[in-house]
Amino acid sequence: MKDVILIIGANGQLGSVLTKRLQEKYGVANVVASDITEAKTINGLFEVIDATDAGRIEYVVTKYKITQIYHLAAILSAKGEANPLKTWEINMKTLLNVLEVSRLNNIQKVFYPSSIAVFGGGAPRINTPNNACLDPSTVYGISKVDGENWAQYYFLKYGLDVRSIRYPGIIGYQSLPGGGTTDYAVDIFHKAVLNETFSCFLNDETTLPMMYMDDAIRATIELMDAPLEQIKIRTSYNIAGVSFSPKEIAAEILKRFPDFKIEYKPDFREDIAKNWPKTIDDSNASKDWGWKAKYNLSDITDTMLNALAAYYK
Ligand code: AKB
Repeated sequence: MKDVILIIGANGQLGSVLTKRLQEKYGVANVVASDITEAKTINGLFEVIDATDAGRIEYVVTKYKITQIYHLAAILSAKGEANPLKTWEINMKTLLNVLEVSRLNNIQKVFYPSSIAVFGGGAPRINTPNNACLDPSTVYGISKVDGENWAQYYFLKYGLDVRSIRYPGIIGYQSLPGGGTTDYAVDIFHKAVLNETFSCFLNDETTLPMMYMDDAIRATIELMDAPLEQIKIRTSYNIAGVSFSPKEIAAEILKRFPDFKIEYKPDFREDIAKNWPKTIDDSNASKDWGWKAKYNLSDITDTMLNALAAYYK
């Protein structure tokens, strides 16, 4: 049977880039992008889906004979704190709808993104292991912990092949993040190229795990392509890219843009970040399906500044 892919949340930071990559891999005619609003940058098949409506998901699944679903829609850590109950409702309802529609329609594989936000004060902050204590401080983090457990439940109870990664902050030039605590690490490059002072909402020394977009996309595809028997963790896999603080990324930018200016105005996002890991132990992902990141901070800085300079020219 041929693979036909549905992406839910395709207008988002990761979704818009992942959709293009999946179109290259499976063919434009076999990838259906969807989001709650009309297509922004997507060319190809597109359906408006409000994923809190299971009937609408099922309609699209049936219409296109979908075999795999990538469910990316969620309200992220910082934005989620403005309305915790709504965030909970949206993040959990959309996931449960996807899992249930998948079970009832014999979907072969489901991808569910988790996050470093599952960790909280009880986990070691250096080399945080896959099986560390999960005591998140944000409603987004709580929804991801529960989402991971639901993913595992559907695998164990119904044999639904749900696979998941705990993403760090993702850095790419193609799209903008929205509502996360790691968003500063994308915004800083835009401000540098535009010659504007960057006001950072974290402290200068707050180190967080991050990853370049190409690595994040490759991790997703490698996980989804791995043979079934290699997937040993059915909650979610830690993956590591690169870890740095605002001071360190600013220093890299300054090497290339000596006039770059940064000021520090930490807000509530600093409280979120200081409960998250600084570095991640991704040895399970390496061992089980061969994960290894390629981009370091210097590579990311070069690529981001070059791409954005060309974009704003
Ligand atoms: C966020 O900052 O909320 C996200 C994430 C780490 O999941 N980028």
